Amino acid sequence: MNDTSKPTPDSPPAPAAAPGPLLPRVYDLELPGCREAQLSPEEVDHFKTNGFIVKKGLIDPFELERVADSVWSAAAQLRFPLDRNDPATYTLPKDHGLFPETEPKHTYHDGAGIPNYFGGKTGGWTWRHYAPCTEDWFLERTARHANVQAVVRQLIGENVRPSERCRGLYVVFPQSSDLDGGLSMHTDGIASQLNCMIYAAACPPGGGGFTLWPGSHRSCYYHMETEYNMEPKEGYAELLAEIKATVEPVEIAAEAGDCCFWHPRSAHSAGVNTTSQLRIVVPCDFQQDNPTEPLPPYSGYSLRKARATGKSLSPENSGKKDELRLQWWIDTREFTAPDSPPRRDMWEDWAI
Ligand SMILES: O=C(O)CCC(=O)C(=O)O
Ligand SMILES: [Fe+2]
Repeated sequence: MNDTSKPTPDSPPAPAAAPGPLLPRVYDLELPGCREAQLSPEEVDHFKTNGFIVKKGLIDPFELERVADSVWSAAAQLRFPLDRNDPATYTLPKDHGLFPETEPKHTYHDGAGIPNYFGGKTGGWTWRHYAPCTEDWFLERTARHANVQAVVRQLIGENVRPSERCRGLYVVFPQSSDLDGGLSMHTDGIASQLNCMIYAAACPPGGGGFTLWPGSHRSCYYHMETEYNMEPKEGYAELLAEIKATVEPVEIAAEAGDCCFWHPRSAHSAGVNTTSQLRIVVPCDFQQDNPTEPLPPYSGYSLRKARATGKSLSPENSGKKDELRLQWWIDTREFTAPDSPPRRDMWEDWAI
């Protein structure tokens, strides 16, 4: 039999394979101070260089039990036949008729949004449960938690806008195989100054942990026309493609109560969950307490750019076919003072 994989002396050399995205490595650095609310100099350096730090055990897992429980009670209300004690029953929402877009994510409902959203491209492996994350008991255990706020203040300063909501409980279901071709790298089109992923349940390696391209916060920050609003210059897609081809992403595996603080310009993705557990993460957004627009920005556009499209900016119309989509699930807003170009020192208005 011919072995066609071996070139014969006369055959032209095979073209070099196009460089593929680099695969994630599990982040396992335990920087000095990572178990304290106080930031250490090493953590500040790591945040500035890489765009993130992980604080271990920042929230007592006991306090997060009620947060994680709300996923299981919502599953019961939605009539998913999930038995918490039997991972074999952790079947995808789409197997229970809840996909695609059972109710479109853009639905504004006079600011209340929707209780649940089921996504995950073709695979249907993500569930975003929004319902409890504006409630005081939820916020006190997450975005408003004293230790979370202490870290936020050490990073962006004492003047922090009070948190009114988290994005939601972001659940990644186990997949038997990689249903959607891996990570979906992107940057968020929001005006936050700092983000935090709170792990409400343990997430082992391969468990769909938040995944981030270290150092991308700098290159993406300097590729914007303005500092905080979503105004990428030409070539942004190419920049992201280059990061994907050249930077090794890190996957944040964590215990319940661990918190990953990250710079909002970082390229990132939810991980792929190949374990038998649900991944439950609560993303939070923070900014300084300066005057802001009343509503969050539209997906992919600053308000200035959204106005320039000439499309309807009515929140209730938002996201319908060919309309802009208001990101009602985001707590941060554009500052009303005009945004300025990226600073030479991107930390100038931070506390670090
Ligand atoms: O679920 C995750 O880990 C990432 C979520 C995310 O990228 C987003 O909310 O914009
Ligand atoms: Fe994102």
